[in-house]
Amino acid sequence: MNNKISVIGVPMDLGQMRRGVDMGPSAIRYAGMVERLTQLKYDIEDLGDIEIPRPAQPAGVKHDNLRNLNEIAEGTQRLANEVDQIVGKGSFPLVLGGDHSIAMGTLAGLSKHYENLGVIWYDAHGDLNTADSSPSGNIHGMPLAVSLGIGHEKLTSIHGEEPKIKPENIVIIGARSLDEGERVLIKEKGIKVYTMHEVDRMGMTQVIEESVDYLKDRTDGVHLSLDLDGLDPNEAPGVGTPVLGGLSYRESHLAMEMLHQSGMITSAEFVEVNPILDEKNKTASLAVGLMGSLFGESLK
Ligand code: 4U7
Ligand code: MN
Ligand code: MN
Ligand code: MN
Repeated sequence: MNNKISVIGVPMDLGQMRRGVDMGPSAIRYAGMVERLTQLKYDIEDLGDIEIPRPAQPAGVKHDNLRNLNEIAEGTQRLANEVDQIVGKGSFPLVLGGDHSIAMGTLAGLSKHYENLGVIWYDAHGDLNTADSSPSGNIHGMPLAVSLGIGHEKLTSIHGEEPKIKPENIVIIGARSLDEGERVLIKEKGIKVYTMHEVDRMGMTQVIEESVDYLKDRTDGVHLSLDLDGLDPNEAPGVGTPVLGGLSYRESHLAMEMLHQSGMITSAEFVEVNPILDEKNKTASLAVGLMGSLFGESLK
């Protein structure tokens, strides 16, 4: 794994309705991220936070069922520029959210450097909605579709017109809340999904082994996009869209450890931590623990 890590915070809360997720980057830093990764002998630089535009009043205005469209497009474009530069100088981008709409910017920035970027989407949700299929109009439920080039032109054209990823390079893990339009897209595009049903039946070991095998030959880099609501809300209470029956603490550490051993992860983001909804920074601390495992902390 790359020895140099560049951290970038994205205090974005415009992709959904619960206030507080913009404080995610501070909460994760406060939970000791830099110290944890420095102990693992990484050379880590913290670039601070991206500036996110505040919406003109009244806040939350929807354009074609897309709440805060313009501000989100602008903020994620800024993130795309940063991520592009970080990869360009040979460092590992570690992005802290913020709501999951920021993944549009991360993936757009990364896409300039990879022909076949792989994505592991660790999440209770598919985030494959469009303005037409979305029950909420919240853009944090759309970033994976947008990155495939499906969605509003203002979003699909962030940091370049072309699609940022290909459907066959995606693996979704932990899904247990998929909307009708998302299911149709998953079938139509042949996206690989390990729902909680498969995780329960196969176990996380096999899920990760298969995912690594699947992505290994077809990709030239793999981004981990980890939404903390992929974990069970008992482990990760500080999230805005909790869904019961999620991935456990141990399963998630195992997944991170195995991904570290695979050596294939080239960038990562940890999103949707909402300290206002959290219990004593439990969810941010969990995120930092998972980073530890992803970056090679071991038990012996
Ligand atoms: B997250 C939802 F309807 N699918 O689109 C939607 F269930 O980034 C939730 O994964 C989206 O947290 C959750 O609003 C987005 C809803
Ligand atoms: Mn989610
Ligand atoms: Mn998500
Ligand atoms: Mn969420």
